[in-house]
Amino acid sequence: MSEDKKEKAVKPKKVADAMAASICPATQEMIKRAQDLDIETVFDRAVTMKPCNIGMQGTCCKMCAMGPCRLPMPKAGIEGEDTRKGLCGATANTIAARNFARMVAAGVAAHSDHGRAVAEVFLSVARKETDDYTIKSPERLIQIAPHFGVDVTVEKDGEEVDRDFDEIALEVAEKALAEWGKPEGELAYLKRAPAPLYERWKKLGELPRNIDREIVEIMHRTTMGVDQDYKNIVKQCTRAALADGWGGAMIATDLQDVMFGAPSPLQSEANMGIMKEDHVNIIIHGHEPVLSEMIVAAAQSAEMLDYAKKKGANGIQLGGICCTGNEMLQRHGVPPAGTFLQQELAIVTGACDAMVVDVQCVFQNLANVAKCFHTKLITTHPIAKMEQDNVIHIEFDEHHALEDAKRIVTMAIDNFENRKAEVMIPKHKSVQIAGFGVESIEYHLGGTFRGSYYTLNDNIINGRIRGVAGVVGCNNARTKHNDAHITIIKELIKNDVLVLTTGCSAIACGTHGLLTPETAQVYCGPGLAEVCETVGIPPVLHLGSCVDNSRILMAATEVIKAGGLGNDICEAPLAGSAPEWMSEKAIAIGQYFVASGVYTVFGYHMPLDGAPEFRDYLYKELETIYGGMWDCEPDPVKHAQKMIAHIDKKRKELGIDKARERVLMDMADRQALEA
Ligand code: XCC
Repeated sequence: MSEDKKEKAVKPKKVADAMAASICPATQEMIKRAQDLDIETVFDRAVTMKPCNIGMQGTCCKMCAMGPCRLPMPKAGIEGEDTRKGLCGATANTIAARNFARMVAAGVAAHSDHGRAVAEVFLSVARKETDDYTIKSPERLIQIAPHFGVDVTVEKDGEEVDRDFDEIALEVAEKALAEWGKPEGELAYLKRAPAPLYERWKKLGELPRNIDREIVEIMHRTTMGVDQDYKNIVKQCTRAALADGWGGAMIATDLQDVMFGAPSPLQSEANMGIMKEDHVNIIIHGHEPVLSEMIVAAAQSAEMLDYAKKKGANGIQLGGICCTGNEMLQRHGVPPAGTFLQQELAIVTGACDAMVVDVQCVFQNLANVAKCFHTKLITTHPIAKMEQDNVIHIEFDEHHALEDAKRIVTMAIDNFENRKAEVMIPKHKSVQIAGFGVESIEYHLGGTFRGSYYTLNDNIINGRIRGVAGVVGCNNARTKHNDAHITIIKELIKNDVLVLTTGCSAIACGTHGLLTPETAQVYCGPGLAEVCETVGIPPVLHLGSCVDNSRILMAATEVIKAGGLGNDICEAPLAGSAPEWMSEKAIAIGQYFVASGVYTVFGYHMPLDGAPEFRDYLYKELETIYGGMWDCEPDPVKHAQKMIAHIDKKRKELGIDKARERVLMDMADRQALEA
């Protein structure tokens, strides 16, 4: 071997700098631990693998086998006519728009297929084919039935009386499930939107017909040689995205509330420190509460607790990752162990006796990490398996769900004694209040006396609350874990913007202590602090999982209904943000927020720069169509300030702009706040 080659052979592996990778101390500790044990995680891969430059620009076309055709922007930019084209002649605009549309389709498919699974379980409940699931919130069922055109009363002897409850449940279940494939008409929930918004979609010809059809149509229109007008492609993006936000995802939220109970605020904790050394630790990761509800029930049963004690454990500790974490949190107070980027690290603690996954946001590398410990990695969904042979598949079926869940919990308990001396659970965790819903915001800010969003609107009009922001979405290993979420949210609440949060952003907020009423005194501007202190709510409200972004749409609708802030969502001082997005689902969510009239800023790079004309269409022109538009701003402070500027613009248009000066925070100000 030459000297040169010898040198190469001993070159140390390039790994992530833990401090630069995350602002969360528990995460930093576990990244270092993984590196000490020579276990590779997503953080390390993010430093060794660069993203593809042309894909980043959105201009790689692999729609047919004449390609992939690659249309990067020339270094010097384009002067004059843009002559770049693929073999078929597709322009950069067409290619970027088709790629964007396929992300929307995939995102809508994921949320909506989740919704379909929930609707199918609900149909089994309504048909009384399962004892494991029941109806925990009859009120929610009665509330949503009319939106599906289902009567809740009947006439008997000239008198209006309550209709048989079982009949209502069955009809709602059938109508809900039909939303995925009904042959004609439009989605039932669209009319829940403010009337001018519904009319706008109608006029534009963008009312979704059924959920599956809009996804299929995107796939058709973006296949080789079909839709080659980027504006026309975006129209279909809207139609499909609305079928998510005001369709599949909203139905998922509602039927989950019906079966598992509508959330109301409760106290819990967040971060990996929730795991317990002397307990059987079961981490549930994924999205569908159909699975996690049963695991919670099994883990809390006397039978399983006794069995755990018999096996030498002091109890069973459940923890969630990703949106399953939010689902179990908002209904049962089960603490989330982490966000998307912490999934491998929960195993690196050495204390995870079983990680149970269903669908979405699950790293295949979990199998490789689990191999280094005693952890059983269990897949449960027929559409989501892993090729590695240490992965166990236990298929979950709603007809014997509790039995399946007990089998899984038993496996975790049996595995407790196989732990090695390698347990190292980070101490860090924070207290949080989570599980707000549309009704609890109404209750806390309106009171049972008013029973509306009147008080919230009143405080927005008088300027105590400057506006409302939805901050949602993922982590992305290309950015510092949780940094953008937390910086943006602190900047917003400092400027009196009330924040509604879901998804991994909500878990990040819990982890970093922003979900407590006490946060108000530390981080909020004086107006928002006053309101939060008076009614005892945190300035950042946890509204659930990503399908629960539908709760943000409904909260925005309630704001409009309560009056005084315009007639349409686009007129109110609202803004949206996904600081660290990575999933195609985030693009679907962004598109339905934009099409519902919300100015929506993404923090991580959008794959649009190779097609500036198409990018400008999304970032500028859409506002003239929907009143909402896309934007992208990686700098978190500027990102928040852009949202605040938009909120201020809306306040001015409404004539309620007399209120306050904007506070521009520099680093010293923020450090003073931290202290
Ligand atoms: Fe996945 Fe829903 Fe994103 Fe988190 S926020 S990384 S999509 S879990 Ni939904």
